[in-house]
Amino acid sequence: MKKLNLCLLVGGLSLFLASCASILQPYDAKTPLGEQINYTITGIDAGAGIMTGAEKAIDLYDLSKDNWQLQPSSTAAMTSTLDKAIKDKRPIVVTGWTPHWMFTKYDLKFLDDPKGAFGKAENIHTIVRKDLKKEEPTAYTILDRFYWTPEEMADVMLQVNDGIDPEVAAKEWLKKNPDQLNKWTEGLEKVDGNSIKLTYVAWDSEIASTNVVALALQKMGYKTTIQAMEIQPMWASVATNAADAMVAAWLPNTAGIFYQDYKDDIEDLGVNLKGAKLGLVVPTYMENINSIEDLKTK
Ligand code: PBE
Repeated sequence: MKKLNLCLLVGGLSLFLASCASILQPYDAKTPLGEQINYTITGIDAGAGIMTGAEKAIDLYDLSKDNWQLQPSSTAAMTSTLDKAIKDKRPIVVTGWTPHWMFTKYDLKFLDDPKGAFGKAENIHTIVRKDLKKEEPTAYTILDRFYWTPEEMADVMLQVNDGIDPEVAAKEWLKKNPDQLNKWTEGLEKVDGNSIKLTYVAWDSEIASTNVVALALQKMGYKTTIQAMEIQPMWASVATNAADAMVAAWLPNTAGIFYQDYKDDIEDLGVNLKGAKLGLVVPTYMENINSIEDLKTK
């Protein structure tokens, strides 16, 4: 009797140690992935559209039967967990997207999403309040013309990630890209200190775009303020005329629900960045994990 108890204790302890240790081991292609990471996808803030996509993926790919779960955190916590995992070549699955500096800094890949949990093509749109065209035609035209590439946005994002103040990074980018600034402002009449307020969510991508647009407006004589907020209030601020514009609308999927709610009270000026993408992302050293389907224990 005594012996049996001791065995159970030792057995239990070693199992506990083994499961603890496995979380800190490098990626092992021969062991089911779920077992290695406690069936956990590392997410970001609960309100983000990408979290809805990830929940949809768990559902569509039947991952809940293995008890896969989405761990909410924040973008900063997610990227720091990712950074640590990559340093030790450990397995990890995160909610990831481009444009983002994580794809420049690390070797990452999107998992194929044949069932379209994250939708198909995604772009970023500029949204303005309804009377802006009539009341501030110069600002309206700059916002309407504002368009850049994921690479251009990444230039600014990387600087900010390196610790440079976003406004300084935006200023330097505009200095290095006078053609873009010229395209957005050419032929327009300058104003004399009129105010424009832009709202945004403090995602790295939108910190970059909002600062660049604010400076472009300043070049044409505007006094600009930018204000960071949560996603729903950002949409509401433009719909209720509390803000003039935002350049942070990921559509048609990520912010689709907000677009539906507010479409009658805003003006959509269309795409300012083409070719955004969201999904589940892993480091490339996880060679045999290439599709969301591969998360399933076979
Ligand atoms: N993001 C960045 C946002 C859109 C831009 C992917 C964190 C989201 O998921 O709502």
